[in-house]
Amino acid sequence: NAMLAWQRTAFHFQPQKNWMNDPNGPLYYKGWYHLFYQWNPDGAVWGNITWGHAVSRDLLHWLHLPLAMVPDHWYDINGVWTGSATQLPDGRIVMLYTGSTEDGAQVQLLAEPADPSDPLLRRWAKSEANPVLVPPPGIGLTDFRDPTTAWLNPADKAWRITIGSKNQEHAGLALVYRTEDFLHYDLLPTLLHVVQGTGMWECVDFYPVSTEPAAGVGLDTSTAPGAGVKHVLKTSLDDDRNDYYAIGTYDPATDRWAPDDAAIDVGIGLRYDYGKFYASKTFYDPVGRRRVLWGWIGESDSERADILKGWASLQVPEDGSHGHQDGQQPAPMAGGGGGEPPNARQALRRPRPAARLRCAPGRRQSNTVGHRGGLPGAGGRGGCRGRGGGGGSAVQLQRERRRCGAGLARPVRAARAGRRRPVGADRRLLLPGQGRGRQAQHPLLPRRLQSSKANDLVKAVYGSLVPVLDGEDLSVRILVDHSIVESFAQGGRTCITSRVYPTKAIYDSARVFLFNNATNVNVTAKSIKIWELNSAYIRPYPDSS
Ligand code: DQQ
Repeated sequence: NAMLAWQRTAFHFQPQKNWMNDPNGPLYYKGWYHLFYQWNPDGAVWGNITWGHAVSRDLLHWLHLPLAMVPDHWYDINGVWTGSATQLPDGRIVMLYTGSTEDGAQVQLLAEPADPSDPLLRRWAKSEANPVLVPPPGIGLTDFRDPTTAWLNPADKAWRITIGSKNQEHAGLALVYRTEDFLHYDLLPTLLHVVQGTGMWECVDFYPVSTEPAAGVGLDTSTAPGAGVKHVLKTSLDDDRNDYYAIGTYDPATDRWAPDDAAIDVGIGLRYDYGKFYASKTFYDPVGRRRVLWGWIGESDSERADILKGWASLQVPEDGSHGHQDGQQPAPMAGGGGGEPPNARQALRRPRPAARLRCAPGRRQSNTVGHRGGLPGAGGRGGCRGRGGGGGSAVQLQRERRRCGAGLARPVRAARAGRRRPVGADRRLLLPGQGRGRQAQHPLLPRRLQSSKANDLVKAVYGSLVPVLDGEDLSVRILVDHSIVESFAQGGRTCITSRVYPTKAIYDSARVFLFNNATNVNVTAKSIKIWELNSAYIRPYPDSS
């Protein structure tokens, strides 16, 4: 029906149909960005997992390709699970991934492009040596999955990979293996890291970030630690289905990593996103000299609705390069002294360059939203219909922090019902400005309680704090694309992704509004801009049958 059809997004990556989960093996090769992903060819729920595959020139427009890998050996017959790509200095690509065996055990597998001269890397050859790794003693047969991209250890010039697991005391941990040829591996006696009480670590990611304020670039995975380089460790916690990260120091001599601030260690501290976002994975983009972060955005409607609409899940790429915030005073490393609070966060995620989809100059009517008043913005329906149905909207709001009174500004997407208060309104974003001192903590709270008239949805309230450092303006950017709303505060220092399934605020009824629910003051922003966005081209493979 029309309501379910409207929920398909216009500029997020989606397969043509069926279930998708984790992003797999992202890489750049011969002019193309490759995305592989967990995909069920048989339905809109998890199962029969294969590797879907698509390519793009710009991470915005996509061409679907034939499946890259399917379960066809004893070692992956229960699923071709998550993995990562490594590009070797000689240009070779090795893909390491997890297979669920005929007995349901988890093993690590190696595949390489069958025809490296094909820029589209359409055919993959599984290694004769598979499985290249089986669960080591002390590790559960079903607690051993999702190998990372390999990095070169500068001390002995051999490769390292890490694989997430847990121990019998329910501590999450990351095993480290050393290899020279990707066929033979030695388990190192020490763990990369372990955190009590965090349970199974899925989809571990480990990569360097620059701490140089002016660098503005991401780092290749094998960049050696040293001055100006820190390492991020990320785990996806199976227990609570969120992606946690911490910034710390990697010691190549011991192959251990330690967080800069143990109070905000992996799994107990910061998250990439405080809404719906899981199983993410980064890769180094040598063209953009940036680190790109892919994340799986699941549904929060019912399984029944997914089956009815025939698909489930989106992927979103972000720029995840920055260990500090671009163009602004560098937030010191956590715990790094300088008098800053220990949890001064780094902006690791930044909104995608949706700018290329803008189809009209940013519009704004007024910067002041009166007490209990609203400021109607542009349509969220996508005014540019050149590509068969509009895209979404982007909203950017900037306020000088000093002027943050007790006001609330709430951009929401709502039905055009001719009423002052929206009916069937979507998510809200609350920005109470009550900060004082060097680092104000601004709550970021998109609310879904009123996001839909439907009752078989998860409508939990998401929320987090936005640290705003002295001298910074408060800025929020919101991307709306049909059933997804992404909020980025302070250039990505705090992010919240949420899914919405309105029953009324769809098609021409979708709008963006800013609301001021302050007790008694006007809210004046330095600037409020609203763009309508076009759709991306996401095309089928020409002879897919
Ligand atoms: N999804 C994959 C696993 C991974 C999990 C299976 C995370 O490899 O641990 O589809 O969502």
